[in-house]
Amino acid sequence: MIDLRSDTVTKPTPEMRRAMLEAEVGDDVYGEDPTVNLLEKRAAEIAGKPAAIFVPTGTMGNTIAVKLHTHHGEEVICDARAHLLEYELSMLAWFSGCVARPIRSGDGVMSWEQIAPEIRPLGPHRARTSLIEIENSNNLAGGTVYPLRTIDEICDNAHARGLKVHMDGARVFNAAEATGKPVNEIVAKVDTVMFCLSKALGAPVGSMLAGTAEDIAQARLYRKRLGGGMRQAGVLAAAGLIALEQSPRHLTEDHRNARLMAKGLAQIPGIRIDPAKVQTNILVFDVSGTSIAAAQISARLKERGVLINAVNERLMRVVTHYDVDREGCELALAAMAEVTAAVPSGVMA
Ligand code: TLP
Repeated sequence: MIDLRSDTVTKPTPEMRRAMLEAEVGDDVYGEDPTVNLLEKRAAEIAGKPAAIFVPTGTMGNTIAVKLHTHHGEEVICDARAHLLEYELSMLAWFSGCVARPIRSGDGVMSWEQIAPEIRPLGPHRARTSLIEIENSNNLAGGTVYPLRTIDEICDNAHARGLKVHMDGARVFNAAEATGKPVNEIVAKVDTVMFCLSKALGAPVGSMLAGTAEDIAQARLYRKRLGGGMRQAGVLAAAGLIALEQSPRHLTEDHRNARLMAKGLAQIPGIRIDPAKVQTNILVFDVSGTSIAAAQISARLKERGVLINAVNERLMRVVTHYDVDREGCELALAAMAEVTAAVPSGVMA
């Protein structure tokens, strides 16, 4: 199977498996797992923040961050396609008692001009805005990346108005690769950043939340409340450390393969994608011109050994990663051309 559904599907490398086998461990709830402690130290250094915490998932990292920066009954500004709004089971409401104020940013990158009018002070009819959440890269917008100056402008203005900024940087290393800026510069001004070891970096499990020492100490309590107090988690952290130290340099190839796929897809009749807009390892493309429903295309690709998910009726998403090489991408393109040519155009399959 050529699996392009997500970069979450990667298998741990032999080196990760070896490190997991040999990991030195202890009880992390007592703070005694040396491998987890090392991972947290390295993650904090790489993010340029005073502290970091290892969490099982990106969703938990985002959930804790929202809780850190808000009180019940407040609003969180985010992009309309934000993962925390679309794919995290209303965690804003469930754990933090907040609602989202979504912004239709267009390409997934919000500007301060779009955010400013949506900020609400507490009043007789309105709930206070307390947090701005930015997703970098923006998954559902097709892996788009924030320019550094936009992040800094959002943070400077937000802080001047007493608001916090959290970055869902599940794929911030892809953003770093695309912009040529180190992660610590990208996240320098945000209050907290969550990034995933288990996405493009290829670890089997795990995400990091980085921020001030005070916020991360509080985050440990929220993680425990959410059931995320792991014990000999060093076996997971060991793979995470390899992902963190070694995987970023391989992302260039994933991005190259994504551009290759974008160019190939753009040539298939009925598929709409602008290759010039593909910045990282995610492509979201419109298949409505093929007159075949996206789910149908997905099912037919599967019969040909290719896994690509539908986002909705007309959109599909490809995510490149280290387990599918250039040849795999070319085979996937050939399968897509075959599947979409199978039905005469104008006929809804
Ligand atoms: N994204 C997954 C799915 O949930 C859609 C994927 O396949 O891309 N933030 C962003 C931007 C994400 O893309 C994801 C996962 C998360 C947070 C949540 O991470 P996990 O799955 O570890 O909870």
